[in-house]
Amino acid sequence: PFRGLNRRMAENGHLLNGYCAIPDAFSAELYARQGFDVITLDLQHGLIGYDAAVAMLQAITAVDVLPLVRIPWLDPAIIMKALDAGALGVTCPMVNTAADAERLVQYCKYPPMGQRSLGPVRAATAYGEDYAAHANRELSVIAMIETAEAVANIESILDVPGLDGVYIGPGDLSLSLNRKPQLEEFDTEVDAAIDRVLKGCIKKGLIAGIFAPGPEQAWRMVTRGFRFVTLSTDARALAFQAKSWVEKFRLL
Ligand code: 3PY
Ligand code: MG
Repeated sequence: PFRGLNRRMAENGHLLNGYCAIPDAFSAELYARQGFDVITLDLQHGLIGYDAAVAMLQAITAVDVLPLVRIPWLDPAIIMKALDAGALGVTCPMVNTAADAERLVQYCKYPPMGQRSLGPVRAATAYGEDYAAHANRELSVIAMIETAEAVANIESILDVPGLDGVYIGPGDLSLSLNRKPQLEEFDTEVDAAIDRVLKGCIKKGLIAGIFAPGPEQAWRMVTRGFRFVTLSTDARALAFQAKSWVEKFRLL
């Protein structure tokens, strides 16, 4: 009926994700039409509130991209509302233990796998009245690994049933390792932590994702084995292109 992350992945081998931070339906629609495989609405650090997220999900339903939401925190209320509004999966910040990952899966899945409450008001409108029958299988549950604690616990986190994969936040991970935030050039210790998470995922057949600030870094991450790679954000795309136009103009 509707295609979640794993089925899209099987066709492509990897998925390119765009983050939306700008709280607007038209900018989300515009961004979603630029060729990304996945669009993730960032409710953690983006400026998007729930009402804007609903309108943005409606706007990108018209485009053949997978809509995900990065929820602000491991909180069942916003997870259920994001999924009911039509997100086909979530990424969750700061999942540090297997117990955190278990709670995340519980909040995303209907019984008997979990404790999601039934009421897919927009999801059933957008994806069909049989949405709930397919939701546990199609919706993706992705834990963000972005602390030293999470890396230390990675094997037990990856063993949690129902988790589709993990997503590394290199900025927070480097901070947690007492480094300056690193997104592109990783020093030895940050790189070793990234490698441990990636190898664990590959061994268990789970999807490994990571944020990348630009296309070269995103491709390097794909060649390294990451199968879900974020290429920057809508806010940065807008700022970067506008700045480059203005700078070119000033030189004429
Ligand atoms: C981080 O780098 O910490 C992130 O959360 C990127 O998504
Ligand atoms: Mg982070």
